[in-house]
Amino acid sequence: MSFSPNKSPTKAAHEHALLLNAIAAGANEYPKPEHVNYTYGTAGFRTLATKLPSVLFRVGLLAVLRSKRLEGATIGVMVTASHNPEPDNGVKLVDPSGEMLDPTWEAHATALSNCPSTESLISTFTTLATHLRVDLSQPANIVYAYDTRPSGPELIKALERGFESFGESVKTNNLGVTTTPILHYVVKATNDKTGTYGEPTKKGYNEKMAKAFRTLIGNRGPLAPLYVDCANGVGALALQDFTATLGDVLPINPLNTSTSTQGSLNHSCGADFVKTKQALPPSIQSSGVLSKAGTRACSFDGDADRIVYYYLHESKGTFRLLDGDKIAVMVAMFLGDLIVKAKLDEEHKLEVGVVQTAYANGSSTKYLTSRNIPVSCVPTGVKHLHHAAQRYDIGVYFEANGHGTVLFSDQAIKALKSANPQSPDSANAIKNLLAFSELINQAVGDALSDMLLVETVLAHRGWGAAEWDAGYEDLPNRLVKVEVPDRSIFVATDAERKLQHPQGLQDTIDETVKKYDMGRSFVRPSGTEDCVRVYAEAKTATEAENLAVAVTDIVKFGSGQV
Ligand code: 16G
Ligand code: MG
Repeated sequence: MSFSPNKSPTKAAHEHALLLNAIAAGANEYPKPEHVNYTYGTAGFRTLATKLPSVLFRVGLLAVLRSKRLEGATIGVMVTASHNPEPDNGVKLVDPSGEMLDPTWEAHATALSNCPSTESLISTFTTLATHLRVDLSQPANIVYAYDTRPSGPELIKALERGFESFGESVKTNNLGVTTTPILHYVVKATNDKTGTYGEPTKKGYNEKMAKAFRTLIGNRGPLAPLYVDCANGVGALALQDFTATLGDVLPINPLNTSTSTQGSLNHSCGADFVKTKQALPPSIQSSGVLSKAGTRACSFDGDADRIVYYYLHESKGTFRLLDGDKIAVMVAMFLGDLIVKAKLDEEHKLEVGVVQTAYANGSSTKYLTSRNIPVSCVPTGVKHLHHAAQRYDIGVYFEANGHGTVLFSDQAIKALKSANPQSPDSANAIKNLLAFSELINQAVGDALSDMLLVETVLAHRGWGAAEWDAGYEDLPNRLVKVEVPDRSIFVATDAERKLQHPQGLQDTIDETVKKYDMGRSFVRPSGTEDCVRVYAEAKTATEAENLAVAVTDIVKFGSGQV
């Protein structure tokens, strides 16, 4: 068996045998636990860390196959379970452009991870390498990182064991403990042939962002102090590094920064807690830091790729959430205004579009469409939003949960760089649009970069949190997690807004929704947990609650539970 036309068959066969021996030795060290079925889901593999060592070893193999298939382009591997509790961990692959792994390879990851024995792993690996036409003599380049979970270092060893099976043909770059978006940035920057995206290091990331932020803030600083809940995760470390680079233009008060206190990660804090509970983390509540009128805060999630903002209503003291939808609306409107100010020639006109999911609050969609901003709706999961956003000149995408970014197309950058400004104002708008394209992570949603984006827009508008919030009022909504015997019978369609199966269920849901003023509800199987999710919104909180309960009953009936 030879994978390399350039070498003599015997030498290649010998090398191949060595490789398979090395893989077999590693596989024996990291056997797959029995009775566990793994799936490479929306955000890679994610489960209890104790179940993951064999998966990490096999992901190591797949990352190398992918890099060799792409002639040595650098592939990323991130070990994290984001907002999940501390005993969980996970792993996902990053493609050379800095985007999520090509979906056609997800099935290969699943297949490798589920091989029950060393023999079946060797056989599946060999079949994959042949079918995917991987030239094993090609070099491979991998960059990898992990979050602050205590299980990280052991899992990284298993991953490295996978890489090592291939001997010297694999070059690796261990970024250590870092955020998911920084890993995506480094992958993108490493593969960038033009050399303009940025230096492929953490330092390069911090410098690029600090420079763009300073340009955009100009003489508006120092800004009002901002409280940042770091979810006791890796965002705390990234924020510390970044503020050391930035200086005092933006005074940041980090909260929930206990990265080494056992059990603290994502515990009663972080973006997921705030968005799900629609409340302040108790630690922030009791500290009283938000009680001073006009004070704003934000929460990162456990791997710092999600962000939500919030503040307390000045007179009522009630909690006010500024989630991904609010960020998308404010940013899209602001960039739209900048484009108008830029006064680009007719043939270089740029359009801002927004990508949302079915979870976007109906009020946000209405706000945008009534102002002629194109809005598309796609299924949940960053890869869907990212690809849809690439279809706009400037594509703003955010999930309501705070995961999102803004993509500038190559044409948009070209148009801006070659524009002939008609006035100092238009020159300034063009300069600012280009600085935004540097400030905003072009690979993936990034809490730190998004935070700077929000701060910049607020500073330019001269707004506090309340003015930002005033744009539209969220419809009351409710999200319910329904445990069902078999979630695979639920098949969603139309960007997850309708159920295709079980048959007839959608009609019953539609009949129910009609009874509620401004009612909307949908049902979708989760991509990360063994459950079905029900979302409902309506004119009042009571109606939203009642609608959610009614649709939950329909789901239970449809799953044969009642
Ligand atoms: C994953 C997705 C996130 C999505 C969530 C939905 C990525 C990187 N992350 O965490 O975007 O909102 O899944 O979870 O794509 P669900 O399918 O369990 O509702
Ligand atoms: Mg995350």
